[in-house]
Amino acid sequence: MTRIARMIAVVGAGITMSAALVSAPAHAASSITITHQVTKPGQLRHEVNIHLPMNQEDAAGYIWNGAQIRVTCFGDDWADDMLPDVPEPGFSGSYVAYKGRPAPGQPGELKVLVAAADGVRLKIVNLYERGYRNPLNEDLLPSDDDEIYCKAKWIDADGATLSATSNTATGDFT
Ligand SMILES: [Ca+2]
Ligand SMILES: [Ca+2]
Ligand SMILES: [Ca+2]
Repeated sequence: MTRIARMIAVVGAGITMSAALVSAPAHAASSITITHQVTKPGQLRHEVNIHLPMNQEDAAGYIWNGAQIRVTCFGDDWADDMLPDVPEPGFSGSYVAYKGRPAPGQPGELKVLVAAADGVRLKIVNLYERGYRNPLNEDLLPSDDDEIYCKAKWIDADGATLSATSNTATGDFT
């Protein structure tokens, strides 16, 4: 794949009426975006940002009702490989699920679903020790840049889903 940003998959929401839940959001979530970047200030800093635009009240309702965002990151190769330890060091399953606890997080909080003024937001930041063996070094030849992208899947309490693929972060991630 190319380093061209794969922007913003906007997937038509499977609209589910959720009249059974008193606090269910008034409007179905309709879009999701995910971006990420890797920077190297001493340690490698991997940051992922996910956003579902909606009003704050609906965002809080979704989170209280048990919505989750599943995140998986991949090395961009002829056969894309899922990266262990990304987006969370120590993780090796098929995705990392982020939720409320069960309350929505406050704006700026990391790794918990936040009910922000502009919708549901999730920010993930992790630091990795630099070096040949760090998980972001997905291509091992020094002459070959690393290319990493992440996918996000929103699943609300009624089972409606939205998915998005991030831009590809490219560089020498050693
Ligand atoms: Ca690669
Ligand atoms: Ca590399
Ligand atoms: Ca490469």
